[in-house]
Amino acid sequence: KAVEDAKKLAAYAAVDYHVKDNQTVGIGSGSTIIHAVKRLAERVKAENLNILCVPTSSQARQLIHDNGLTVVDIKRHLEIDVAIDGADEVDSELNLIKGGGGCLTQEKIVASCAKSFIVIADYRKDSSALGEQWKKGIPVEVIPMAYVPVSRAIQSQFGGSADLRMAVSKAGPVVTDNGNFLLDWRFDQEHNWSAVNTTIKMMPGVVDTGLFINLAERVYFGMEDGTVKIRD
Ligand code: DER
Repeated sequence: KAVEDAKKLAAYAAVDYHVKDNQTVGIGSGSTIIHAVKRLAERVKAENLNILCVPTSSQARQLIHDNGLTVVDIKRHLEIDVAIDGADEVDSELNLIKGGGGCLTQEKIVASCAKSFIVIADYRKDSSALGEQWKKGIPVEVIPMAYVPVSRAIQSQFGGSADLRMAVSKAGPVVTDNGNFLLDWRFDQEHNWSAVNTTIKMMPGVVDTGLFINLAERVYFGMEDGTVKIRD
């Protein structure tokens, strides 16, 4: 309950502060964004706003549609005014781990096309270093054929263990919206995350990583005491 309320607090603050009339808004994936889309739909109706929404996953597309908002394709709407998304963890430099929901690749594309990228999260994500609270590792999207070589390359270069993400309600590995597999790299020491991101991204077979470096402009944390903490 406290966590859900905190997600809602962050989502409402971000939508109320950043969304204006006649904007194209990038919509992230996960559970916190659900509160943001509901608030956005409320405002569109109440203020008769003209808003176009760019999804970052099948989940986001469904969420936009089910809330009566307009889904548009990034091919036609490259000028994204603001992208709003969740995060699995945020460090003191606003580096993010994302991809807990497996949608990191399209999320990063939309975030990178947006004039401003705003993150919404509950207090559990508010860390000073990555790995402090989030223990499920850094997701890496790989083409299916390459998951073993990439896993071995990450482990030999950076240690830890990079394991194929298996589906729960379907036999076999999780398959992303892009038809790829996911590795979850459970690292066991601090790293220079920008350098790690670049190195992993260059490994043959890697599509993208769940490290969002120098992308987030501002993070809204919903706190347990009912306040909203903003980090820029
Ligand atoms: O998978 C993702 O990238 C999600 O955005 C994740 O980072 C946040 O999901 P949550 O809002 O359900 O915690």
